[in-house]
Amino acid sequence: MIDLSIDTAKLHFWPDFLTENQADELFEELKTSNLWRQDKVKVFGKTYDQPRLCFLAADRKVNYTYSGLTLPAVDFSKSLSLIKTRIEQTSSTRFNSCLANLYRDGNDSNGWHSDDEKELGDEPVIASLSLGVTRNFDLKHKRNRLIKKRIELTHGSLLLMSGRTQKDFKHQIAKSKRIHEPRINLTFRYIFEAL
Ligand SMILES: O=C(O)CCC(=O)C(=O)O
Repeated sequence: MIDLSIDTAKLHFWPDFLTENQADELFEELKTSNLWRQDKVKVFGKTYDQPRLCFLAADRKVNYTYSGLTLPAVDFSKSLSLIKTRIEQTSSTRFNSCLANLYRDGNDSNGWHSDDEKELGDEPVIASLSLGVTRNFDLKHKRNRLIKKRIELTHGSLLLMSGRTQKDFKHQIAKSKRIHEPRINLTFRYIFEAL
């Protein structure tokens, strides 16, 4: 495990959380699943397609609302449930949901935001597993533009965000013209409203 913490953002990184084979297998299974949906996002009252596909898996039928839109949840598959258990053991944290993102190529992205919805609690622990092509994960402090960090999220790696990461920082996956392959990201969260 590598401690990548910066300022008040607690960041722990496992570059080889999954073996190459485990990561390949999970990536193929998820990529070819029929769960992916093109969701919309509301910005200043106008609705747009999100620049990526996603789905939400949860322990129970919870709904997760963000950017003014609600994602219905599907049950955890066997493989996602196994991965969740492994991540829970590594992080000593319980998770009851997983937001999956599919970035089809470098045109897909995830704009600057914090995972600070109230149902995630005050200082959420979020575990982020990456599969597929390496993408840059950028973090910037909300008030001090000199405090920033870039982490390369590689195939099979796990990033754990905790402490004040969501309170004091924003993160993004920027578009990149050089990237032509897909990437899948699984972010495991605990949604309090679910119980
Ligand atoms: O794709 C990633 O690594 C980040 C995903 C993310 O920021 C999110 O789902 O909130």
